[in-house]
Amino acid sequence: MTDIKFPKGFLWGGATAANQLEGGYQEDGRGLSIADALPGGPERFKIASSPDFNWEIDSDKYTYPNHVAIDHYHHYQEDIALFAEMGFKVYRFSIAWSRIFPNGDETKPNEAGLRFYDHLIDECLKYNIEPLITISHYEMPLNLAKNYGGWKNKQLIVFFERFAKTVIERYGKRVKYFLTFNEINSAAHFPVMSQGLVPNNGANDQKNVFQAWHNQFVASAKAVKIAHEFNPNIQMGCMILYATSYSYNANPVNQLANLQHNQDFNFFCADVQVRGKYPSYTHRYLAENGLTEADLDRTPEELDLLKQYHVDFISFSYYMSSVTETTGESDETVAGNLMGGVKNPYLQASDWGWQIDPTGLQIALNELYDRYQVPLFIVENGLGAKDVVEADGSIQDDYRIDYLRSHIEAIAGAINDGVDVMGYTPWGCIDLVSASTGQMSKRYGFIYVDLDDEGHGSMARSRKQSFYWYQKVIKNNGTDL
Ligand code: BGP
Repeated sequence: MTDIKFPKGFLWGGATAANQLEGGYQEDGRGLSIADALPGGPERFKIASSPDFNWEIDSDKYTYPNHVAIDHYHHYQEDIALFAEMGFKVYRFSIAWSRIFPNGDETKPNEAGLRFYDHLIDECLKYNIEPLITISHYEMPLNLAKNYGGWKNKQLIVFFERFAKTVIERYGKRVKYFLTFNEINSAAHFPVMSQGLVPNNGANDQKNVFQAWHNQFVASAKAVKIAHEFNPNIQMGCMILYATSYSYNANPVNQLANLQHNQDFNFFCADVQVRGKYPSYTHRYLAENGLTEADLDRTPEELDLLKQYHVDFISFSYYMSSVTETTGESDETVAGNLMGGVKNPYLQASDWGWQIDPTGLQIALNELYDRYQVPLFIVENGLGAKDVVEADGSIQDDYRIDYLRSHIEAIAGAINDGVDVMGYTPWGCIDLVSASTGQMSKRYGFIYVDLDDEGHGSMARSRKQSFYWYQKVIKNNGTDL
């Protein structure tokens, strides 16, 4: 362990997303969201990626765990009190777009939805917890996906601008940090959830993803403009799914493929959102997807907006690293966070096949800081695991503590390297519905929620061993792990 101290004011906390914990999916005027139409179970991505997927909610055939989730909508006071007990300095959560604009295309917001987040924010502030808001985390009103075709449609820029303006003007005096789109680059692997696109039987699929990204970049720039004009103290971030990637070996062919993989997956969206322009390798990236610049509808005014209104900081999720190999020298594969790939012989994997790599986080922080020179915020990290409740009610999750400890050491290492790190919010600080499996049994929390994959359980909250450990870490500002 390096002897570096975390800076005073380092933002320790935790992260969640509306659709994975709130429940209350039809309460107080909330409309349906795309997240409500994703079936539960390990097959959810496969089902939603099939060409006949049509956003219909078929409760006879599937379960929909997001409808109730952990019922945070009615437990938020209790949950935030527990976060405060751990000593959180920051809490990252998202706004359900469909609570504010139930169909997405209205001109007037739903006051009851806005009021819910008023209460949530006030509850955080009561304990001096700084709210960090993701404006859009893997959801949009279902109507916008079904009847407008999701983010490939430019009308969504108008609807998002209205949503972002409403949220920023309502909360932006009390909230300093906003992120525009969760894991915006994840569309490369699962555009259904991040862009509201459904497969088109192959036709135009890639074109749609790139057009949707462009529209999201423009929408994000507009949100930055709104925020900075409304309150210059607001700091706006982009949010990237970062998976440090290694070449399988010293074969220059793999090295080059890895460099290009990094450009396409880890950097492309951040290049636009931080540097304010499309990167030099865009032409190659498009060509590899059978496209040219002429396939995209991008106006000079839009490109100008991107240049003027770039984000202030980069936030990212980090769970695992990956390996690039294009030469057929390895045949061992693993699963992963949206993308699997070649097995790294030096790493262990989680029960879901995600390769655990704390050193990769120190590399990620250095790579991002070297490239962009803006502050970095790790807004997701953690170990999905099956927890066991002992006879005395305790949960001995040493495996989670080990994972988090080694990653916090890696952050300290990066700070020692000179990287500017704003804070750390481990994912799913309270157990919630998993995005990839749509189930409860893959748990990340410091707080256990009594709820199983079939929706049975009392919803009672209890403190895991990691709860007390993290409480201590925050109290001593990371000096004793
Ligand atoms: C990220 C998402 C989160 C979250 C997390 C863990 O990609 O931003 O929404 O769920 O991964 O993934 P999972 O729930 O699939 O284990």
